[in-house]
Amino acid sequence: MATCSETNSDTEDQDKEYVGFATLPNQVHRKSVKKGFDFTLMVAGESGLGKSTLVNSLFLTDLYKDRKLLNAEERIMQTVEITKHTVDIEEKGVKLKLTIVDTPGFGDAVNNHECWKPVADYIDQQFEQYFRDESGLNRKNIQDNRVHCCLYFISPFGHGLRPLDVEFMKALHEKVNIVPVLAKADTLTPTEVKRKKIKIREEIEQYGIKIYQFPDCDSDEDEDFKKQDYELKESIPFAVIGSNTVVEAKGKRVRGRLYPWGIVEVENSAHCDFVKLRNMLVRSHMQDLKDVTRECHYENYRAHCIQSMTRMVVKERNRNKLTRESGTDFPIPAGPTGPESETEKLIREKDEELRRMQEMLTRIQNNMSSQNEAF
Ligand SMILES: Nc1nc2c(ncn2[C@@H]2O[C@H](COP(=O)(O)OP(=O)(O)O)[C@@H](O)[C@H]2O)c(=O)[nH]1
Ligand SMILES: [Mg+2]
Repeated sequence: MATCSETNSDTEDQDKEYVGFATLPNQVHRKSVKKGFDFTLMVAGESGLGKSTLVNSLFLTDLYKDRKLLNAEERIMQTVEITKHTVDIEEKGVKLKLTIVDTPGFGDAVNNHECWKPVADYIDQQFEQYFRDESGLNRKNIQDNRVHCCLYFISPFGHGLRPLDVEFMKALHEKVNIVPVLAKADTLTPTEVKRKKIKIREEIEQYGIKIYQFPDCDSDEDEDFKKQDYELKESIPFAVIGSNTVVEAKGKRVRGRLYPWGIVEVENSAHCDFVKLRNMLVRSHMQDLKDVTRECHYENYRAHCIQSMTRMVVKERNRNKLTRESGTDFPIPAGPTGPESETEKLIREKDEELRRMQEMLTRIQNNMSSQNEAF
């Protein structure tokens, strides 16, 4: 079990420190248990909003122990730099390989023009790698580095979304499951949190931002489940509080923030939505986040790729056809190295490319249907 180095070693306390992914086998077929699960979570948003702290709080392991805090000068110079951390955590015999992709420094630079670009490129690169691997020889052991979820941090200090938030989310919403979170919720009163959530939800709608949609629950689900589902949808953006320290509250050691006027408990649902978010990520929706990534975002990418490849081939063919048709208008030197043979060669190559693409498509489709069968 992964525990935070600062937590109490008391067994009773340790039991409470479970992240909760031990319930993952209920989400998918048992066959996958042996292999373990992998999940890639990205955190994005302005620097200093508590992204790294929240990630630590979420997975009880200090991922950023040797991080170096940057001074003001370095921060201004810093562009968006992406870092990746992987931790293997095991809970009740269930293995989870968790990859965290952090985007530190975002919004720090004086010029924030297209600051979402490196993040979008990173997501595309993972898709591209997967696309290549999928059409390669060793298809059984592909390492899936696709980003399954992006927690987007919204500042608690603004009046709703900032233009940069809108720009960022719109640039990414077709590539990744965006889950918006309201950062540092301990700086707001409960009424302010409520108002901000409503405003942010309205703005998300107004600007046409497509965030991750929780799947609708079936009409035959029990009332408790429906209530939970409704509450989850109403929680957006999840108001979160992060902390790397364990403090004593009412005789118990809890993860929290100690202020002169009291203690803010990270895992107290009266204080924030941390537990709700964690449950959503690892208990109830991890598999759906992966499914949507595969079926929707990755499919989009793949279709896009194939479309542009096909368009390229067709364009090339048309151009060659035109050259051939108008070939009689101007003299073409004969011989194997003349322009005519070059054109023929190009067409043959493109034909070959098309055939390979079609083969690849069939393989991918077969692969997908066998994956579906496995679940
Ligand atoms: N008030 C408050 N401060 C926080 C919270 N989470 C993190 N911090 C503090 O905010 C600062 C920046 O946190 P960090 O996790 O490095 O932010 P990042 O740049 O977004 O990764 C640190 O001093 C944290 O202790 C929170 O939920 N509430
Ligand atoms: Mg950070």
